[in-house]
Amino acid sequence: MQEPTGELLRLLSSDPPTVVLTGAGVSAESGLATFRGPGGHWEGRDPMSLATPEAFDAEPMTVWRFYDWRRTQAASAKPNPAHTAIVDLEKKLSNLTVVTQNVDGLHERAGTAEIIRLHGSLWTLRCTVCGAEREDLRPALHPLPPGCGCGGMLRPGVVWFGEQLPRESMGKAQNAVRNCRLMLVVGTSSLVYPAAAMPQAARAAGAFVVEVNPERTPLTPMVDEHYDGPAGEILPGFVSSMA
Ligand code: BJW
Ligand code: ZN
Repeated sequence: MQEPTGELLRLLSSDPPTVVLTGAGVSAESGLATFRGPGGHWEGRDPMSLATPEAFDAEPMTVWRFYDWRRTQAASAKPNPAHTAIVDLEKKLSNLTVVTQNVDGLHERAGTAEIIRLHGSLWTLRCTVCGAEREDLRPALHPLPPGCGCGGMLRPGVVWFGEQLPRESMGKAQNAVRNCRLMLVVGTSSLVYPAAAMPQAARAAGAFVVEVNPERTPLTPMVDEHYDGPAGEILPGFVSSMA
């Protein structure tokens, strides 16, 4: 466990408006593969080639089988100490907003009270014809592809490349980003926009930006502090420093 030092330690004790922006690395210690790390491929396919509307149009069954696998993996995974530490931070700070790119639902299962989901959820299905949305928590869906009452095909309620992010989530996230004094950027490669632009926007608005990642990313040179290690080891140290 690495305790924070210097400015971060001082800031945490001053109860700053805080945004925690998370990516797939937060769930890595729960056994879920990241997108761009080892183990991310499914049946030899790069997940990035499947997370597009074009792939779904061309091969809906293949894309659905991929998401069925993702749902099954996520359902059997458990929140890890990184998710729990974020819940603890939410309890200790009076104004903390969790903004996630993750679709696995592990923040929610850990107990995060309020979450802004930028890229949707594995557990929401949306009709490609009438647009109706519904929650479905079954890990494996039968039959595939699932159908809507209107006769249309359902699709995963996630945001694919080239698609707009949910307007309400974006609005809430941008508001929190503009108004925070501390941003923790945890477990994201900072390659996918518009999420990747949020830390820079926060910093431009005067926030102290901290990155937690065992690897360097394009964001690393721009942050105030980089904590080099797994989120499940670093974040509990942030919590314990506030005891
Ligand atoms: C650990 C760890 C441990 C490991 N502890 N860390 C501006 C410039 C250029 C391009 C664009 C732009 N604006 C928009 C675009 C286009 C595009 C984009 O960003 N392209 C880039 C790739 C260049 N963006 C979009 O299309 C977005 N839509 C949009 O902007 O609409 C308007 C528009 C459209 C078209 C043109 C212009 C504007 C939509 C993006 C949707 C992303 N969707 C996905 C799939 C979601 C569904 C699913 O899950 O299947 O979201 S892609 C995938 O990437 C997923 C993730 O949420 C997202 C980010 O990945 P993440 O979380 O960062 O994971 P990894 O694997 O990349 O990184 C993991 C990190 O964890 C690594 O750094 C590890 O080191 C670290 N780690 N273990 C801490 N234990
Ligand atoms: Zn329908």
